[in-house]
Amino acid sequence: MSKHNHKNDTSSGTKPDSTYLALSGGVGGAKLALGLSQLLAQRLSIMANTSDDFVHLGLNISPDLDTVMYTLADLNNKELGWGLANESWQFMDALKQLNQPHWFRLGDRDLATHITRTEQLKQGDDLSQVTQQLSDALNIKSHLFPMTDQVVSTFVKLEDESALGFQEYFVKEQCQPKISGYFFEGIEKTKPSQSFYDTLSQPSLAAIIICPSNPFVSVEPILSVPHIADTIRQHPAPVIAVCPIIAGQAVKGPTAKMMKELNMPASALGVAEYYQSQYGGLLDGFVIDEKDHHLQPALESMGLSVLVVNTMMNTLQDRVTLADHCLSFAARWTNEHSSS
Ligand code: FO1
Repeated sequence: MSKHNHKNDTSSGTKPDSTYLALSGGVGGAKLALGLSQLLAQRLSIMANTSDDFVHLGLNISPDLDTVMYTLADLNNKELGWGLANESWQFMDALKQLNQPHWFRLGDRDLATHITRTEQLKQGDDLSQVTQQLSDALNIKSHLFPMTDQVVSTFVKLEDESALGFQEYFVKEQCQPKISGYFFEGIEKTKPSQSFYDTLSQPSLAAIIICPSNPFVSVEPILSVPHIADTIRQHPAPVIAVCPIIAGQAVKGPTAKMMKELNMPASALGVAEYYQSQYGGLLDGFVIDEKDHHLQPALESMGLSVLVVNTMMNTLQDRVTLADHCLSFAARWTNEHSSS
């Protein structure tokens, strides 16, 4: 184990005052973020991807921030995986009648979030401030913040070298086009949000957990904000990623399809190799599903500590259990230090 810091752990493995940072995209990430939030409340900070954000019908939409926010507030739409529960769609029906674009569905209740965000941004607040205000209004105890306050937009590159905006690819085209790459327009001009530095400077920070989100279009934008990957790598807290691929398949979304199209093995091994090669050995620990237990030796030979558990998060209990496993796993670095 390469990173060592805290002493005096409790028997459950975590110190009562330890704090944690989770990096999250949308649906898969939000599930683990919820489990962590149930265990940690104010001791958890969540930095969400914002490069899926776009302006649609004049509204500033932040899908991943909203998915995490609604999930933590237990207001999320469990059937759709995005948006709010108990939603109605009269706005969309009226929009259709006016022959306006209706491929991206904004529910009537969800509209309140986008209108509030758009208005507050117009009045001069930054995205971090708006996110804090929305989270407070929804009584979210954990600290949710965007990776950056500047605008950045994901595009996928198609085989003919043309570029397609992420939501057009994901929602309008249902991830059908074959991709040859992707890029984050404007990323080089961004800087990490202040909350990132505040979280990393807490002496109590015990682990950084990369949630099981799409490594390429959810986690990579976060790690591509200048200084974020370097700052995390240099921090003494262990970095643990939960693999979004189980037995060669993504639980939801295009991760496995993208990996094949980008000529990577669609497996836990492919995900770990990607994180380690792209970010100079960023990970200390890697959490894989029981179905992939046979990959443990190969992952260990890459220098990773590996935890094999159930990573399918169907129920709230699954989310809390996986979160608990991740925290105990992170405490191994501490415990090794205390006993050595
Ligand atoms: N995903 C869809 O598949 N179809 C939609 O119409 C849709 C609308 C939508 C509205 C607000 C919002 O916050 C998210 C929405 N999403 C929709 C989800 C979102 O596009 C993706 O899940 C993420 O960008 C990928 O993480």
